Amino acid sequence: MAGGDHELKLLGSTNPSPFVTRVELALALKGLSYDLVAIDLNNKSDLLLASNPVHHKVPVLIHDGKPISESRIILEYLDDAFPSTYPLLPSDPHHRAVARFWAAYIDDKYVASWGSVYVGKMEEERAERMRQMVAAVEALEGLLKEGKKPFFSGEIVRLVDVTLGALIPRTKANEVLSGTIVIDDVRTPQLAAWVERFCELDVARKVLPSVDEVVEYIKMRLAQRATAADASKK
Ligand SMILES: N[C@@H](CCC(=O)N[C@@H](CS)C(=O)NCC(=O)O)C(=O)O
Repeated sequence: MAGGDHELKLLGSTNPSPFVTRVELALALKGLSYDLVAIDLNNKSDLLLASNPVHHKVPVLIHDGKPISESRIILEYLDDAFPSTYPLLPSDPHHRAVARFWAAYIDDKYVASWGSVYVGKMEEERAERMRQMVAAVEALEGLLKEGKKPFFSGEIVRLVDVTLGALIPRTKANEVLSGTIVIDDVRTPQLAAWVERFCELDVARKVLPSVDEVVEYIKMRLAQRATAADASKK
């Protein structure tokens, strides 16, 4: 593996985290070796608090003692810091800008619609979140259709694929828990085929958690929240 002269430490989580998965996918694609430090997010370590003092969230990549937070920023950092490894961003400035736009779209529109699609809150709010999720998925379907390529930026996986690919297990878990399929062969055939293609990649097989694991984790979190809510009423 590359990166031998550098020390890379990835602060991850004891539970599946799609944001940590993004960085693991990128490191695997780039062939960079690293130490994974699995943090219990219910009992955050001093290392995490000191490394990400603003958000206290994982992932944090620590490169030769210097921390970098936020998954999409870490992906771009890896391209900058290890320019001779597998590139996530294309070289053309316009293509780079377009890739960054869609990577941000995935977080701003798709991930943002996840909260409360299957729990709590009002029925109307859940329905609205689901509408937002379907709209985001349809926009991504349109992008693939327009590109007419196996992956978002062409023949091989790059920034947008890694950004979205890491979300596949959580997407499927959301479908299981909400009872609503958002990516299917009929409504979003390009995206459904992209999901299959992405999951067949060696790096995806190596890094993506199973859907069952994610479903169990979400159920556990929901149960913890329900217990906390009950306790606060007493
Ligand atoms: N925008 C951040 C999101 C990171 C994030 O939400 N991480 C979660 C784990 S999936 C976390 O650390 N949660 C702990 C907390 O919110 O206290 C990124 O892309 O890295």
